Amino acid sequence: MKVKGLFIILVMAALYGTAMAQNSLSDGVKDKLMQRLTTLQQQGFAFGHQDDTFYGVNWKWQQGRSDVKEVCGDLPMVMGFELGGIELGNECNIDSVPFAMMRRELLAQVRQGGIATISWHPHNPLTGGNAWDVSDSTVVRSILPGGSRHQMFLQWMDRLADFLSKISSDNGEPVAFIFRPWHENNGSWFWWGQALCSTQEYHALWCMTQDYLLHKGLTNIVWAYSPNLDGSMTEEKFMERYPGNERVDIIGLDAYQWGTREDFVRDAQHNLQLLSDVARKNGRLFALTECGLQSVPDNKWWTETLLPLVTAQPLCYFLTWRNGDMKERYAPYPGSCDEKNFKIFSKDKRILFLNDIR
Ligand code: BMA
Repeated sequence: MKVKGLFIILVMAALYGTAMAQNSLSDGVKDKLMQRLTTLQQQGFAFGHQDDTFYGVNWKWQQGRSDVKEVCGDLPMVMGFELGGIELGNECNIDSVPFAMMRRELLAQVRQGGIATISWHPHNPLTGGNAWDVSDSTVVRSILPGGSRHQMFLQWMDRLADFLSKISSDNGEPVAFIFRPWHENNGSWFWWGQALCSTQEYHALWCMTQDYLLHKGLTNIVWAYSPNLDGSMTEEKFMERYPGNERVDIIGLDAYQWGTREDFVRDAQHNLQLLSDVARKNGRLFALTECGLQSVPDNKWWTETLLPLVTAQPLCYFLTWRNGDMKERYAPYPGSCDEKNFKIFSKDKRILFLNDIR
């Protein structure tokens, strides 16, 4: 009887294991990136920069250039790429980066041992405006099944899937990357934001996007969910729109300093601690998926504000936003007032750049 019981349990466990494997979002390529991120989270804090090799403060499209490298001698371990515009079938994204160039730089970054993370600011599918057009609060509803823009949005997702499926090596093997859609959704500045859709609609949007891409065979995606810094963030608030452990690999946070240093440090400490605990409890990775101080007017910001924040709890990476122009620049460049301070910051053994770990 006992042996028979054990046999039944073993068969059930094997069947359950198979079902889990079939349901999982993973494949081997993704598993390797997950492993890499897990190791990174134990070893230090990987530095990331959005659009690092496309343009800098005084240059554009010059292959081999990077403001970060020109300041500290090494490339970021993580590079961020933006897909806004892919849904319309455009040749370039909303920041004028050609998608063909993006694919090339992304693959180069991975080939040399780095990590790629992709954001997406799609246009407003109902009004025709951009991602920041919040003039209508029925946009999410309109693209869900049964909505007036559903068919159109399926075409948008096809274009997205088409680009993502070209992220593969020369021999056609998929390359793993982080994808971070529908971010900062606890704010109301994007058409998928808090005041623009219900919790159920948001969940349906996340699931529809994810299931569609999985159905297209994109099992090489590490999924990141990243709300925005919120001084009154609680675990309950966070969990309300969280898509669930079976649908998220990285819990992230986007946190910019817009006001005083004191306010930012207080709120960021609170959010980082809270989400790091939530991530640990839920067995997820944790990252500061976007951060920065616009034009970095505080020339000790890197060592005195950011360093203590990012090293206070385990993070697999933190990513500073793009160097669009003098005003919208978040990383240093040769001659910037924070250049010296960033050099000191980059020498901290805990902050990891591309050549620190291969
Ligand atoms: C925002 C700004 C915009 C940009 C968008 C996508 O945060 O930097 O200028 O178009 O990201 O990169």
